Amino acid sequence: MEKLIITAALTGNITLPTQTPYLPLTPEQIADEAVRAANAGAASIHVHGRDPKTGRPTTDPEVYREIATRIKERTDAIVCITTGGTMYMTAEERVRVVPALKPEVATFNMGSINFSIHPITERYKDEDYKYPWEKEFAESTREFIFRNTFADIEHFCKTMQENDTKPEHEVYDVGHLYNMNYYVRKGLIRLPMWMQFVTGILGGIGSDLENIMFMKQTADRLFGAKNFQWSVIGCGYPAEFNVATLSIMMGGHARVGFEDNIFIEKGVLAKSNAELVEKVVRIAKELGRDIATPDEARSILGLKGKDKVNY
Ligand code: KMH
Ligand code: ZN
Repeated sequence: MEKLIITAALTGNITLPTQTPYLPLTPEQIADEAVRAANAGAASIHVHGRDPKTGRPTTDPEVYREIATRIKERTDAIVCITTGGTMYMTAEERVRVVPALKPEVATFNMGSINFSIHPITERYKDEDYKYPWEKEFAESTREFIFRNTFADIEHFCKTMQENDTKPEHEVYDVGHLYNMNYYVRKGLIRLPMWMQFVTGILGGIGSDLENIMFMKQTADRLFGAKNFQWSVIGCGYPAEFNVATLSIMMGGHARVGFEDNIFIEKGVLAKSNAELVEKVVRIAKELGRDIATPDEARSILGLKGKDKVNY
């Protein structure tokens, strides 16, 4: 088995500041969390930007530039920039960060799904929210279709290839593997691939362990096991650690972080993303799996290197 690549997804675009006081919001806080997570064993940092004043998700490339620059100055970790965007953006707007920063890795979402966090609003009273935008933001996802049409996918393929950015293919359901297969056959998606099975989003596949096994078997059948590296994102607690443990045993990689889960134990908030990384490191050590450094992860994934980015 390859060494384990741990990704830390520090803040995301679906976790509300009201849910945890430890969510990093400003570029400085996000970079501080990146350093902690990297020191704990994360080889890759998945970056979303937030408006520093309101904590609301943003895709302003300049916010991303500041975050990525601060992380680059202080760690060797790979920076994987989101192209998931926010619900008000077109595919063109979401991917504009790739030509702007030319990152080593960027996310590439492999199909359209309903994507909702509206059940969060059942947990809070109006006066509980930390910021005025949060309730309406969560509530509006009842109507949200996370749009990744075939035309969008073709635009993402082209943009990532032009900028030598490795796609991190996010797979929210088995059908997304067949979307990928279509573009592998057409030569628009190149092998070897880097993919993540995302479970537990309301609108996508659930976190049952059988689903991970089925997605891995399907990917093996379509692409051949040697033609991809894979990781898992289990949304919520304990899904994050359950699917990570299975992946560690099966030779896959793992992502943790406040974007996906805010708990270190049942009902106990993690105080830093680093605590979540440390827990996965402990599980991996118990199971005899070594942890990849950033440079080892670069070599496993075939990345262009930290010196070839535009920030
Ligand atoms: N929020 C995660 C479920 C992206 O940023 O493009 C998936 C994600 C996708 O991280
Ligand atoms: Zn993300």
